[in-house]
Amino acid sequence: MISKKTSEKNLQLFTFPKDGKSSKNILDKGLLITFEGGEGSGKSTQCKRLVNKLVSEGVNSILVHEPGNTPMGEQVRKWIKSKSIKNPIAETYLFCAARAELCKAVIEPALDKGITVIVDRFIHSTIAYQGYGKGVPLDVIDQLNTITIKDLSPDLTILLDIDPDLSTQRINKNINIELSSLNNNKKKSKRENFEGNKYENMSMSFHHKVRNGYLEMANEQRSSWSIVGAHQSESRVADSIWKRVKRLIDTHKSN
Ligand code: ATM
Repeated sequence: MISKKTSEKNLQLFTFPKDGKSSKNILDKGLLITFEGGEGSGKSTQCKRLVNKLVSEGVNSILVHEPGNTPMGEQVRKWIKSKSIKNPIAETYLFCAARAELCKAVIEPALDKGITVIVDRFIHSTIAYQGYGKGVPLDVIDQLNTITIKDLSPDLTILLDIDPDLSTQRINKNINIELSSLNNNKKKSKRENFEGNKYENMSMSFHHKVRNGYLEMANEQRSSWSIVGAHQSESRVADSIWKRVKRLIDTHKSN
C-alpha cells in the first residue's frame, strides 16, 4: 500500500497506491493515527509494523512522515537535519509549512477516499520540540497548528515513551554498529552525517523537556492518546499498539 517515488536523489515523494479504494476496506472512513516520541524510541519501525498489520487486517492504509513526503516537505527535512536555525520560531514556521502541504496534498485526499493514514510525527512534535523544548509560546504554536491542519485532528496519538538516557544509549549503539560495518572512507562520511544531525546533538536537558512535554499532553488527553513504554521489546511494543488500534477500529467498523 505504501508507494514512494524517488524523483531526485534522497527525495522521498509519496504517491497514492494505484489500487486506491479498489481493494476491500473494512472502514468507510479513514482514520488518522499519529506517532510521537523522542529520537531512538523506535517510532519508524512501529509505524511500518502497524501499517502492514492494518493492511493485512483489511484496513486500507498509508504511512507518511513529517517533515516529508511532498517535494517541499523533503526539502524542509533536508534543511532541518543539516543546517542550524537560530530562531525557534523560524523553525516552527518551517515545520508548519511542510505540514500544511502534506495535509493538503496527501492526508486530506487519503482520508476522503476512506484510507487510514499513519503519520510519523504530527502537530504534537512541534509542541514538544519547539514549545516545551525550545520555549516557543504554546499558544502561538496552538494557533499555527490550527491554521495548518484546520479541522483535521488525530483519532489516536501513540506516544512511544522512553527515558532519553536510554534512547541515547540505543542511538550510540546503532551508530557504532553501522560505523563498524563500513570501510574507512565511508566511516568518515557516516560520522559526519550523524554529527550533522543537530537534534541528536541537543543537550540531555532538551530531550528531557521534550519527553516531559509529551507526557503532559498525553496525560491531559488520555482518551485520544496511548502511552506505550518504548523500553520494551519491539514485538511487545507492537502488541500494545495493536491492542489499542484494534479497539479504535472496532468502534469505526462498517456494519
Ligand atoms: P525524525 O523524523 O528522524 O525523528 O527527525 C525529524 C526531527 O525533526 C526530529 N528530531 N529529533 N530528535 C524532531 C524534529 N521535529 C521538530 O522539532 N518539530 C516538528 O514539528 C517535527 C515534525 C519534527
